[in-house]
Amino acid sequence: MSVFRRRGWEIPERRATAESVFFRRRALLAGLGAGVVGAAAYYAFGDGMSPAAAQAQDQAPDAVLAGLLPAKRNETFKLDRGLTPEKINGNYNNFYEFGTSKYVASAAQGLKTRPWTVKIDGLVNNPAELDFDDLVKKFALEERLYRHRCVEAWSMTIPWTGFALADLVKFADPKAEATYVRFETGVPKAEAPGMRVSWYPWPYTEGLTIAEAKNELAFLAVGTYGKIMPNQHGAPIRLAVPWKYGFKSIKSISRISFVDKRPDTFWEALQSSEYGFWANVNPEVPHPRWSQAYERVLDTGAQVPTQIYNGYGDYVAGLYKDIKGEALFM
Ligand SMILES: Nc1nc2c(c(=O)[nH]1)N[C@H]1C(S)=C(S)[C@@H](COP(=O)(O)O)O[C@H]1N2
Ligand SMILES: [Mo]
Repeated sequence: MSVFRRRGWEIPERRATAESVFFRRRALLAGLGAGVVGAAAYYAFGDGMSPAAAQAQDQAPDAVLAGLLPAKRNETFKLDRGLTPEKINGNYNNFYEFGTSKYVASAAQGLKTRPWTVKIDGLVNNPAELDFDDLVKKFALEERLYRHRCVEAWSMTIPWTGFALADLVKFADPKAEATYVRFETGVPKAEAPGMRVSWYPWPYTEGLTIAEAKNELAFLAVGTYGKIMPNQHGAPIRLAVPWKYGFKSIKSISRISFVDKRPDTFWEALQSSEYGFWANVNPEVPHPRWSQAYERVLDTGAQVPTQIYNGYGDYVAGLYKDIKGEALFM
C-alpha cells in the first residue's frame, strides 16, 4: 500500500507522465502555484465519511455481483502477450478524480460504490434509473482479456469481467435520431480529492458514436481478475474500448445518455489540440508532444511497437472507412 502519495510535480522525472507535465504547465499558466498546493492538500481524505455511512458500506458489500463471479472467459479475445500482474495494474492507475499521479489506489478507496445508480436517458424508448445491483443482473457477464493503450505510451493487459455495451444499447432501445452515446462519471466531489482542482471540466465525460457503442469490442466492465473491480479501476462500472487511447475508457459511470450531437469530452474540453473525440490508436500519428510508435508494457518495461487500432483493426477499422476529414487518431 502506498502511504506517501507524491504530488504530480514531485514524481521523479523518469516516472513523470505526460499528463502530469501538462498539469504542472496548467498550474503555472493559471498562476496558481500556491492554489495547487492548497488543492492538493487533500491527503488526509477520509474525513468525509460519517460513522453511519462507513457502517452502511460495511453492511452492503457487493454481494449481488460477488454471486455472479467469476464469469466464464470468452475465448474470442486473445492477447499477443502475457497478462499484467494484478498488483501492478491495481497500483498504476489514471483516475484524475483522486489525483494526477499514478498512485491513486488508496485515495480511490474513499469512493462509495454502493448504493450506486446508473441513469439511462436521452433519445431512448426505455429510459431507466437502475440500482447497479439490478442493472448487473440484467446482462450476461463474461471475462475478456484486453489490451489497454494509454495515450501516454504505456500499456497493460487485463482480464475484465463485464458485458457488451451493445447489450445495454439494445436494452435502452435508442430512437433513430440517437447518433451518439455520452457517458458521465458519477464520483461525488466530497469523496474525490482530485476534484478540488477547479480548472478541470468536471464531471469526467466521454462519448462514442452509436456504431462504436454497438461494436462487439465495446465492453462495460464490473470486475477484474475474476473479482469485483477495485475502486481505482473505476468501480462499480467502467467502459473498456481497447482500440482507443485509454482516456476514452471512462470510469465509475453513473449516466449513459443517447444524444444527437457529438458530446463534449473531458480531455477534449481541456486540450482539444492534443486529445480529440475519436482517439483511435495509431502508431503513425504522433501526439503533438511525443511519438506513439512504441509503448512501454507495464511490469516488464519492454518497449514494443504499437499497432493500428491497438491490434483490433479486424473488429473496428470498418467503422471509419467512410469518415473523411476527421482527426481519427488523436
Ligand atoms: N472518470 C475517469 N475515467 C478515466 C480516467 C480519469 O481520470 N477519470 N482516466 C482515463 C485514462 S487516461 C486511462 S489510461 C484509464 C486508466 O485505467 P486504469 O487505471 O484502470 O488502468 O482510465 C481512463 N478513465
Ligand atoms: Mo491514459
